[in-house]
Amino acid sequence: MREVHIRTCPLCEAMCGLEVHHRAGQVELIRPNRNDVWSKGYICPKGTALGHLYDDPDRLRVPVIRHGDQFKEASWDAAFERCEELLHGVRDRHGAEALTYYIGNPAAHNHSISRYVGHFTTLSGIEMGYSAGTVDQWPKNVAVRLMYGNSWTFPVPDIDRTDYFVVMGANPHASQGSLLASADVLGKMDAIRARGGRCVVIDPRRTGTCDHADEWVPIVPGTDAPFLLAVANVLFADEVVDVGGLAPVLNGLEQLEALVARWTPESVAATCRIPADTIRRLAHEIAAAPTAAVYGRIGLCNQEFGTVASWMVDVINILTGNLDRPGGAMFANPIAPALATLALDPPAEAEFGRWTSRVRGAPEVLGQVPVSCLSEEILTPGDGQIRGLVTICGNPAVSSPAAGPLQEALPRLECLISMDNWINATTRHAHVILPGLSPLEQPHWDEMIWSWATRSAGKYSPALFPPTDGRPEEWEILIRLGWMAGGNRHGECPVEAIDDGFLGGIAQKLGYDADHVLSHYDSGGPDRMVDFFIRTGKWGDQFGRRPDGMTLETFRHEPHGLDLGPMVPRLDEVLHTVSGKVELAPPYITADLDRVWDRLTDRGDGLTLVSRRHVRSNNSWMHNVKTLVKGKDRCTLLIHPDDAAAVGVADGARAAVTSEEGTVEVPVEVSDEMMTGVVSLPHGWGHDLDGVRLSVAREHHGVNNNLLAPGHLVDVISGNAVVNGIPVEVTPA
Ligand SMILES: Nc1nc2c(c(=O)[nH]1)N[C@H]1C(S)=C(S)[C@@H](COP(=O)(O)OP(=O)(O)OC[C@H]3O[C@@H](n4cnc5c(=O)[nH]c(N)nc54)[C@H](O)[C@@H]3O)O[C@H]1N2
Ligand SMILES: Nc1nc2c(c(=O)[nH]1)N[C@H]1C(S)=C(S)[C@@H](COP(=O)(O)OP(=O)(O)OC[C@H]3O[C@@H](n4cnc5c(=O)[nH]c(N)nc54)[C@H](O)[C@@H]3O)O[C@H]1N2
Ligand code: SF4
Ligand SMILES: [Mo]
Repeated sequence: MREVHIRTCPLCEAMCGLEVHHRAGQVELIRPNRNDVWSKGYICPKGTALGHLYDDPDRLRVPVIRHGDQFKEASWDAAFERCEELLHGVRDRHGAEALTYYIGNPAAHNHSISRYVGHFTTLSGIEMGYSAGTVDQWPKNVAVRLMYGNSWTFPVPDIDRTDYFVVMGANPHASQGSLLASADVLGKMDAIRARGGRCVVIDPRRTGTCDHADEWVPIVPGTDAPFLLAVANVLFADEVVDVGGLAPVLNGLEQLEALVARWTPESVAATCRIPADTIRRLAHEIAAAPTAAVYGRIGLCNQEFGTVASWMVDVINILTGNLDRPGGAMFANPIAPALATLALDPPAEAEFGRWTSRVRGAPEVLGQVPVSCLSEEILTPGDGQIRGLVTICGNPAVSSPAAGPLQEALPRLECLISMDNWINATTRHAHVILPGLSPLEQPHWDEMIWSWATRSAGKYSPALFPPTDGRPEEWEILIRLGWMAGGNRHGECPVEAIDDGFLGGIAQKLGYDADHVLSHYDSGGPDRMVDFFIRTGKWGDQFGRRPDGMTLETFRHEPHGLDLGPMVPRLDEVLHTVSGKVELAPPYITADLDRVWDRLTDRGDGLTLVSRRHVRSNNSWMHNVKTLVKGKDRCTLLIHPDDAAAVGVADGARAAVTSEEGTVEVPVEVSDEMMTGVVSLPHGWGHDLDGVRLSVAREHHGVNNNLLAPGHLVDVISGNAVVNGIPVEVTPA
């Protein structure tokens, strides 16, 4: 008999509700769940592919161990024993500092990994780790850390209520929103316009998002910081700054006014290629709108002045009185707060550069150095050379800048252990691969994503096809690997005691008695953590202190979820700076303004490369689903007709794209959706490498655009990669 299982799609921040129609252990059909309180029937094509991911014959179900150039399936015990041998071998021969890790994007979406990856990093004792964070949102982490005191509390544009929405360097048409969780962002843009509001997209490409906006403003990649500084200049110069009720909690308003004084629209217009009049008009429109929200995402982070640009987004929201008010940029109010967003320690000044990387001397920023350092740390001999790497749901060989040197470095490792479900560009070099469960095999409640969601909602999905073969879930694998990487014996790993110890520790910090909390549970794991954070959250039962409050059980009875309302002003709860105020002009960031100024004139006139996404892709790992890759080639170079004519490439022909880092050959797609001077390639492709076991993706392999991204190009003050705005040359291939 066909049955219907209700669950939430874990693939992106839209968190769409799905109806999974299944029979006898097989998915027959996936449809949108119209009763979902959050997504109300919205989905994208990836959501219907969860059954294909589950069935994918290339997906690993058991661990594999390398024997020469072959992988052989192994028992979990044998795989863990081999991990111990590898990890301890590196520690014994080269010391603990020769081990590191890389954590990838699915960690933010996976029920087990998001809640337990911190157990791995703590237990392993590894001090220098890497993550996709430094090719993603690190500039935002730095900006909000300095402005509000916590690196994970991001203001979210209140698109359900705003009158004026400015989208900079984001393309929800493809991405579905990022650090802005809201199902159907484009539908919400249509609604803004339908109620008389206005949407503006600022992007070097006229993306699909522009079809839902009133205006597309093309901008030269990497010049958003000067643009926003000029907007601020206009707000002050024309005396339309109005911080509203925020005045008592702002520090640095006068410094800011002085700092932006030289940034007139005229001073930046040529660099940004945005007319000064347009800058003035946009500044006045934002100021005059009843409510407005400026939103900047990956195009503003993965660029040369990512931190200044990200900071200025918030500054404009503040100067126009839009921070923390409905219709502006607000802090989400999650039912179960994410651990990283809780201020468990007293406020402290941020410190940067507490240590530097060995080879390049890159300063640490919020505990990390640029991920592009990884290859040189593996390849350069000397004390502290990296010999062992654990990758956790990441594919840095494709997704990291300077992918060429990294692909050269990975096979040199004495120990590469990958927690991953496929054999891809990275994991093909592993000594052991430990697979996790498919989304349909595990429960789900988003940990991080509700912390930037436009509404206080919550949804719990149980596993549909719980694995019957006793395989460990990823939270347990993380504990075991962390334990062994820390120098301990596999056979002695006290999984339960470690799990209890962590939760007990958090409970205590939140003012609960650890034993009292633990006495409520028969077993541990991520479900217990969800329950704990619901209970200790705003609506929770507080372990008996508020008996009619919520627990995870509340949500087990509500498969379509519960919606407890829109965002509410809560700056006072979030602020965690030493001053107790919002720091409008943090010296660490403002010190970078001279560098931005110097670059206004110092720019070449060649082509620059930016990245793009597509709704049917998910970074590097969903090209093995036939229904998602079929149709015309998507890995193409987008180029404006004038530029195509100038360099002599034609639509459909092949072009060579060359940067200082490398060359790739791709089919050309001529389109006036690009502004002149800027070309675009998608990231996440290049699946035709030896040993990659992705049978569908190999047939649609594309090229890896990170072969073009030089590792030294970073936003200096955050260490975040510059994969947007790379100087390139295009020639006929
Ligand atoms: N040029 C360029 N490069 C970019 C970007 C760009 O815009 N342009 N974007 C950057 C951004 S924002 C990000 S986040 C990174 C992404 O880069 P990564 O974080 O490294 O992510 P992916 O490349 O998608 O690799 C995800 C890996 O996780 C595995 N995986 C998927 N689901 C699971 C699971 O449930 N469990 C486990 N254990 N493994 C799983 C997949 O097989 C794959 O190997 O790329 C960055 N790189
Ligand atoms: N379908 C799908 N969804 C995804 C992902 C995916 O790979 N596929 N990845 C997920 C991840 S990990 C992330 S981080 C999010 C990212 O989500 P978004 O931030 O929305 O990312 P993109 O869709 O890449 O859109 C970035 C836009 O920035 C523009 N841009 C490039 N450089 C500049 C610049 O200097 N200035 C300005 N103003 N614009 C610039 C590009 O042209 C592009 O249109 O998406 C997530 N959702
Ligand atoms: S937009 Fe697509 S991938 Fe994202 S949650 Fe919804 S169905 Fe899943
Ligand atoms: Mo990302």
